[in-house]
Amino acid sequence: MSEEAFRFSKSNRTLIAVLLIIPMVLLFIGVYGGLMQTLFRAGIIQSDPFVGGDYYKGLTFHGVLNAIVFTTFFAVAFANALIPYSLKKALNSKVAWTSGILMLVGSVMAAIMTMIGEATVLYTFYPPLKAHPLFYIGLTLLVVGSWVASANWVPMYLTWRKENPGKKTPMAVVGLFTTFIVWFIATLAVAVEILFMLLPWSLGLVDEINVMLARTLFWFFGHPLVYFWLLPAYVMYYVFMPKISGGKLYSDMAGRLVFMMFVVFSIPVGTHHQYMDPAISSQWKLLHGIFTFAVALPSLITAFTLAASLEYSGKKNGGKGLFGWMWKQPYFDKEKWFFAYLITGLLIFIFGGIGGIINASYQMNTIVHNTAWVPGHFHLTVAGPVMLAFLGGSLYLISQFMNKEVRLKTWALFSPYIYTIGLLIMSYGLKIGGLMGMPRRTNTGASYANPDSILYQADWMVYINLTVVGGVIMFIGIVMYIASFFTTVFSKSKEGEPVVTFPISEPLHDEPAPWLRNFKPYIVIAIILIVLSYTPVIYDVLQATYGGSPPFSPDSPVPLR
Ligand code: HAS
Repeated sequence: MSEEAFRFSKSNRTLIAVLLIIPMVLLFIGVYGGLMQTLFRAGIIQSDPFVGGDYYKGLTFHGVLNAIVFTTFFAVAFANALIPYSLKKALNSKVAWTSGILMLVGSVMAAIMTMIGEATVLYTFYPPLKAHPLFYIGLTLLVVGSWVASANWVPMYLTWRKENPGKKTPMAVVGLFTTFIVWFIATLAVAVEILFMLLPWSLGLVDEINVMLARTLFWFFGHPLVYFWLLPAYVMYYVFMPKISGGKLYSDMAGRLVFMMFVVFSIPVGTHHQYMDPAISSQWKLLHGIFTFAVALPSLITAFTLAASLEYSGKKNGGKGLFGWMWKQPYFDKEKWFFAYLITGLLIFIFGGIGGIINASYQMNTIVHNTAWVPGHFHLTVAGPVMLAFLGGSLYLISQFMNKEVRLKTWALFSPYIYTIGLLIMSYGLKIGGLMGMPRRTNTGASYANPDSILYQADWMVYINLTVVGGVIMFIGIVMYIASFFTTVFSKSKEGEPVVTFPISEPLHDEPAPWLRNFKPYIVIAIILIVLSYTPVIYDVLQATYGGSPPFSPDSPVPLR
């Protein structure tokens, strides 16, 4: 699956390897935290050697390391690799290292604060749960580091544009720019939340915090965050997958349209996480609900475009009839192990996407909100397509940038299938349990999983046990992956000059229409929609709330001061 080769400087290759290896270690700790979650909730363990008996500390670890740290590092490393590769331009090492160091320092600070129990606030860090100021500063540095990284890509692109007038921007660059445009706009809100609300409150400079306003700013950031996770996976689906499967991308234009739609619709939707919150009037919730259905459209277009691309390659590989193409994909081709990470993620996303659309429907949300259904949904999205694509991408990048052959290839090939089986079992348990009322974010070891508790619900037990079975299988899949990743890292380098190649797909149809060649109109429309949808929401919140809350910790029903 090799393509045109490109040479990165040694310093940049080292940086990209560091940006992949350190979060991989943190991810493994986070994944271990995930396994502990299933065991805690089922009442199988009351304490684990790493976090002790503090369920919420473990949950914070699991969420922050997997969903925030690992994903941000991967997105930056991936963009540092693929943008210069696609534009054939060198990265400015100083900028790239400054960004990397800020991200590393920030993540380590946040991780230490969590580990010593000073930031048991879960990955949403909702007040009135309060963390140590260093936790918030750490997260800020992580975000600022990711902003600094883009100071490399924008000038690089502008130079390329000048040198290549009229040439279409490579799809990889369009997808990665979309990722970081969404990220940049979204993180402005969380920056306001942290710098002007959480940090002064946590430092004791102010006594109380407006909980509703903080939640609203968080979800302004929190929903586009999920597309910041998803979009690098989409880049891999559109740019790499058709080529790896032996075909072409069915429609170049559909891919570009999808990315532009994400610029427009990713942000004005956050209130769908707050359907059940007071203080926001129902008409604005409805508006965000309508935009939420709009943001599902690019994924539906993706489903058809990718299926058509796979149908093309499958038929080219000899597939006959209506469905024969499905059996002509390189599912178990050891040399094309990367395909396994992409196809399993896509299959999982069919279920994750359907669940998302159910959540977005107001009435159905009343049934599933704050139940285990919601983690069921997000494991089928962020822990499915996103995680699998990022794992496959990390292994591919590390082998390229360290100039190594992938080791334990059979393990690397089967890991995503095993993980997928576990994930489907676990999510099924969470979703059905959720429909029966099993709450999320509850240390059930001490409540309904305990037959002596008045909350004990025998009906749920079978589903809790399914989450344990699924969680253990997922963990086995990840251990196989980690073994392959680190054996590759510590293996001997290949002979010869290190060069980097990516499998870049050719389009089968369509030149991009002129109206899909420029981000500016889409960014303007996005800003208009954000202003229209968020001004009344913020107004409502400010009108309906007065006073604020002192800080709390999950261990204590009384305020911390
Ligand atoms: Fe979501 C809650 C709605 C997508 C993540 N979501 C969450 C939370 C997370 C999350 C983390 O409206 C919990 C937050 C918390 O802690 O409270 N979500 C949606 C909708 C979509 C959606 C409408 N979510 C995602 C993605 C995520 C993610 C992506 C992470 C990456 N979500 C919600 C709502 C809530 C929510 C409510 C609040 C719930 C509550 O009450 O708390 C859509 O974007 C989904 C569209 C997707 C599709 C699927 C397309 C299918 C594809 C695969 C095709 C397969 C092929 C293979 C081609 C329409 C592309 C064929 C090959 C063969 C061989 C057959």
